[in-house]
Amino acid sequence: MSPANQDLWVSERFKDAVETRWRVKETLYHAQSEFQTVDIVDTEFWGRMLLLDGLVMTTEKDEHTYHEMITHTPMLAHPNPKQVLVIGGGDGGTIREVLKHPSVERAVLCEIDQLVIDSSREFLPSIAGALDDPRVDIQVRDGAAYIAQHANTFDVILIDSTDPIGPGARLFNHEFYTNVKNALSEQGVMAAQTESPISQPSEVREINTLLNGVFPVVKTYTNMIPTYPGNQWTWTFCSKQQGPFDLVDAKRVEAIEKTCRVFNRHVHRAIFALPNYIQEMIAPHSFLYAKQSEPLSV
Ligand code: SPD
Repeated sequence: MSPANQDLWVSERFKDAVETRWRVKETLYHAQSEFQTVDIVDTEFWGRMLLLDGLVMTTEKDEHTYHEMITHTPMLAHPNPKQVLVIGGGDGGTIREVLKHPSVERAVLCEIDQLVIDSSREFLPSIAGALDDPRVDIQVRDGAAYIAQHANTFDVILIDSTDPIGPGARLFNHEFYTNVKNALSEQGVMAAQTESPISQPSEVREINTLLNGVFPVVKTYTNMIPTYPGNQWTWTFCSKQQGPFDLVDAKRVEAIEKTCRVFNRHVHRAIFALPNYIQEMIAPHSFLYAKQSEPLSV
């Protein structure tokens, strides 16, 4: 992040090739935690913005897309999600969306960095406010260690991580996702943020290969996050048995869409319609077969 106080701009540099800048009205918070730098700035266009190690995590204006996408598809794929785990996500936005589902009895937030939780509570109340709900159990711990100790516990697990660098790197490997699978109940499902097909195509491909090596069902979906590098983002749904729509209850979808800014029954389906270049990126062998064999329906 550039020194926002001096020139009133904050920027994120990507691969030393692209730099995106946003005008800052005010720097609200800056700290160095044990794990990363934590900044919250008030920007002219996107409202308040949380950055970790200089990378944009969320903004008041576009956070809804990210948090609704990572949450509602997996939550609706489970017939009765009661026990939910969010790994990362210390800003609280994913927990806020999880708690919209009335079946939830306990939502565990496992975030490694107390400062992310504290600063979000203070400066991002519209995102972090749900952390005070009595159903929320906050564990300030390493998510990789936590998941290894909780076999067969959760109906839904959401991996709301940073990028696969810094503290988030330990959440992108075979052992971690094997432990996630083991931590799921029988009909359990999980979703993870899985990077940008525009700016990080090799990461998208590698994570997809990793997930396919662990879960029987792996489905990638996309939407736009304008403040992330590449703008187009992916999340990946995984389960041991059901697909994202196999057990969906239309009444639950109807109730959830009323509470959302982005998610609705049509978006729910449309996000799984992958452009050819993403299909090719994540399934180069099946892509050609699918193109030739699936009937056209318009
Ligand atoms: N490049 C940014 C990826 C950040 C993903 N996590 C965002 C956390 C929002 N709750």
